[in-house]
Amino acid sequence: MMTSAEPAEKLLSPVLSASWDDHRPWTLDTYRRHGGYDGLAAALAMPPDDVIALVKDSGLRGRGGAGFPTGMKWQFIPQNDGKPHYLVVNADESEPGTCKDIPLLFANPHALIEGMVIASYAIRCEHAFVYLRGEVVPVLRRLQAAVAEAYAAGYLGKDIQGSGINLDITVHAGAGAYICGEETALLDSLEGRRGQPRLRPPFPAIAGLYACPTVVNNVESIASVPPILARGKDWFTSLGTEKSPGFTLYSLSGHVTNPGQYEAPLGITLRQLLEITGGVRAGHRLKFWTPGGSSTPMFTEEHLDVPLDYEGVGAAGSMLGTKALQVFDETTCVVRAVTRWTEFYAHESCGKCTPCREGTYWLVQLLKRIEAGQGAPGDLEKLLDIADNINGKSFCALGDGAASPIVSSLQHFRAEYEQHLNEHRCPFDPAASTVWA
Ligand code: L3W
Ligand code: SF4
Repeated sequence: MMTSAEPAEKLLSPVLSASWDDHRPWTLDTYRRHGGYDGLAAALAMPPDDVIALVKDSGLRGRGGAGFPTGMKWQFIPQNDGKPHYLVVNADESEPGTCKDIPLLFANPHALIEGMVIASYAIRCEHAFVYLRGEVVPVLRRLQAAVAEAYAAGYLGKDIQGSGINLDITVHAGAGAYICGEETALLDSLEGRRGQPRLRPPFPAIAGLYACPTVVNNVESIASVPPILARGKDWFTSLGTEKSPGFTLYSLSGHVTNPGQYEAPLGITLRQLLEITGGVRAGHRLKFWTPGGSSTPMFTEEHLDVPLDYEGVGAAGSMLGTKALQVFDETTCVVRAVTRWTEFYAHESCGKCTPCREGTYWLVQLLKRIEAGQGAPGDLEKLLDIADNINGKSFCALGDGAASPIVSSLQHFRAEYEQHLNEHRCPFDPAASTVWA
């Protein structure tokens, strides 16, 4: 484990973000100057199965929230099955607090394109898709321009770099629904249907896009592949922890001096990240924070030294999720924060299953009246009861994500909820908390 005694430069590990401050980092020229497309050359010199084995041995785990081993997912794709295989990149970033895939695509789109060519070669795919959040029009344009550059330079299209392999990339802009970040809803949306989760199994690896074997990976997962090919698995496993190796992008936001994306080895702690980046805003102290976006149970000051890797966060009772570190200081009303998140989940619920569709609606009604000081005795038990009826009983992870802030905030801040009930008012000044301004 890393210690706070180590110098800041050793704690951060810019790899994907190393070129972000360079001149026009999104261009092919700048990308190549930073070693871009070296990973592809290394991959094309090996048989596809060896590429899969290397990614599997590196221990790279999916960066979209679940941490599923990337190489293992690729290995699930059946071979010699006579069907087309597809790679679909999930760029529908919208988990509250998560802001790493969109900045990565804006600054360094070729990292994704190179990763997509390598992954497609490994799983024998000739047509890959990027499902991008539609609102981010400048990112869409930049990604499309980078794809055009890659075609012109022979990194996409027919006979890539004289290797005999072919790949086309289609960039698709979604219409702005959080549920389309769920992999099977994303596939339905890409096929032109209303985005709602499908029953799994079959997993996409067996029956995905157009019922064909499909790998669905997050942007950051795929962009992390070229450096592993170029620098080797030993370099990758020298970073991070034994079960969560490598580097990753943390999005730091909220009541901090310097919000932004910070790339560090897995296993760094929030205390270390805050020390490096200027800490909580001046004159204030940390109250609560999320390790992986609002869907992951919240933490407090007592969790500052939890290693931010899959095992460390899991052992402490939460999930690393998307590594979205949202920091809230003592000016924030936890009931208000949870109400805002729950409104988001109620709005984004796709309506397919009753526990989530009805439960998120009723959670919002209860939270709003508690926050306004009009709660009734028994409301807290009702909140927990509804959350219990959603958690684990919904069709997809959105329901569990909606229940998570309710349960964890009541675990850590029950007295604050009771204060709202007993004093018939919110004890906080909303104007003091910049997060909600
Ligand atoms: C083949 C098997 N494939 C699992 C694959 C599966 C998927 C991956 C992980 O949710 C989490 C969620 C959110 N054969 C397989 C198999 N797979 N078993 O592995 O699957 P799973 O079910 O563990 O997770 P998920 O459904 O992908 C993702 C959490 O992330 N989250 C939200 C993130 C939001 C964004 C965003 O805004 N873009 O990423 C935040 O923490 O709650 O728990 O590919 O097919 N036997
Ligand atoms: Fe839709 Fe919510 Fe059910 Fe997921 S849990 S399928 S988002 S209604």
